[in-house]
Amino acid sequence: MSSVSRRQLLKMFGIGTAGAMSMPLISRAQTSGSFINPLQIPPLDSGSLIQQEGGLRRRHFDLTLQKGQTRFVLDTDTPTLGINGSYLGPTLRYRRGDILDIQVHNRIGEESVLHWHGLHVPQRFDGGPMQSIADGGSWNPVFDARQPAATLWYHSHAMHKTGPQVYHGLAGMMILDDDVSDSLDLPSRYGIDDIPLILQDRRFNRDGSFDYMSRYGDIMIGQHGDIMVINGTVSPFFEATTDKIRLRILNGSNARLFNLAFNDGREFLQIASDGGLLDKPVPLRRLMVTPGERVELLVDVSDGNPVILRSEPSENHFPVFPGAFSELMRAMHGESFDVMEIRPQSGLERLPPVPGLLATLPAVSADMGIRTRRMRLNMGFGSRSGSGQGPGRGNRTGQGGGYGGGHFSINGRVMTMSHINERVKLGDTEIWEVINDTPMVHPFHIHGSQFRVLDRNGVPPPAQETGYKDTVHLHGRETVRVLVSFTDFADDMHTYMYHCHTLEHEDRGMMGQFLVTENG
Ligand SMILES: [Cu+2]
Repeated sequence: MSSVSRRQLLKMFGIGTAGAMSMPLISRAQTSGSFINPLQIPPLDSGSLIQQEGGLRRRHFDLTLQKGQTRFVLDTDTPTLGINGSYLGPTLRYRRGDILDIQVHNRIGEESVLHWHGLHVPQRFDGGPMQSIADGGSWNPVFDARQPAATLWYHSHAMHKTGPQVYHGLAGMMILDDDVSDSLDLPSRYGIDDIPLILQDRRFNRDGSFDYMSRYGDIMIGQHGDIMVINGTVSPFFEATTDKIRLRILNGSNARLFNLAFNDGREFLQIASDGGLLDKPVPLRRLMVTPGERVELLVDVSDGNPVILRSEPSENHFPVFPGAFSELMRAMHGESFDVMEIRPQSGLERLPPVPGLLATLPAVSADMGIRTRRMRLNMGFGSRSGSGQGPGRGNRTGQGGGYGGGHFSINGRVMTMSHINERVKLGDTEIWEVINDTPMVHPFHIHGSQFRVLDRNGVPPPAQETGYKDTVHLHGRETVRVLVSFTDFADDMHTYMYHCHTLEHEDRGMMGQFLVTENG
């Protein structure tokens, strides 16, 4: 793990060596223009492949959740969590049709579990909180890959502990290939022209440890950091050797949204969303990616000029009202900061032109939904926003009153393991109408299926939201309708989750669970 020295860090942030080591705002931290660490690429793990009769391929993966020490920014080590390593995990690569046989061992000293985010898998192998693995225990999900090529990911989904466990490193990327993705001339050499980017923001204590949940705003707006960490690398640069590169971007932050753009305003192409390839490349200059979402971008660097990927201020959807919540949220939307620098090398290899057509996506319309299920996202207000069953009905949790002072829910209910929120009939296609009853952004994630966005506030989605999605963001007071089908897997006992992917909201109850059964 490469790192910058304490002296370099202080210089980067313009902080004198005297006095307290207080960390600056991300906007200050990242405008210094110093990109000093080569981008780390997570190790690729394609499992051990066993060819079986009938051409079946079985891939065995061995994943150990473990404690570690990771050197990010100081001459001190940060206590972290990782999968087969000290921080984050390997990129798991496999093909459609493969049978995945994954041994997950938990050695982190508390319960945990891995959720396969975006994967269409049976409930009991989904890795929700129900599949909790005790410390020292193991879990062996086995499922087949029956969905299109996509950039997916895996992360801790431990009940009430997803936020801290992911923050400390329990996450990794997955790359699923298929015949369609193989047939297209897209950059696909891992780490060379096909680059995984796990974007995370972190805040550090003076002793080098991660600072988690130490401030008032951390619960209500979710844990934000002031230092960007990309694949575990602070201030990274990437040396491009090809005239275009594919970026597989995962927003692996707990709560921070990114409004991605290049510093020279250059156009880029989005070729995939959460669940796979779009029907054709979408030219963009800016793209919002909220926690849990993935996008694949193609960037042309044939001009040979270094270019900086950054996050720009986003359109300020947040209302002005008195108090810290509004000020914090509005300030957050106004931040801009650098993510990494791409440095084209001399003698760039020329890659084939970008295909004009990518995947065939079935047309969708609201007529295809046999019913509408409403999901209202709520945050508690005032001193009675406690841990009860609805706004105003609980007591204070001790986490403070006021806006979002400790109560997060969906349809007025805080998630509990013992309550099944929804029951769905196998094979049904439904409209889920997600209504954001709060003033702040929430990324809404449904387990087990990929969905399609029908409309946002009654308006058909922009091109970049027309593909397969498993996580969709809602700005304050927005309503998004998605069309979701529940195919293949029925189970009377085991549920799938749906929740806000701001992990501090999820951990505090903005989550529910649903059964998919033969009879609904
Ligand atoms: Cu949320």
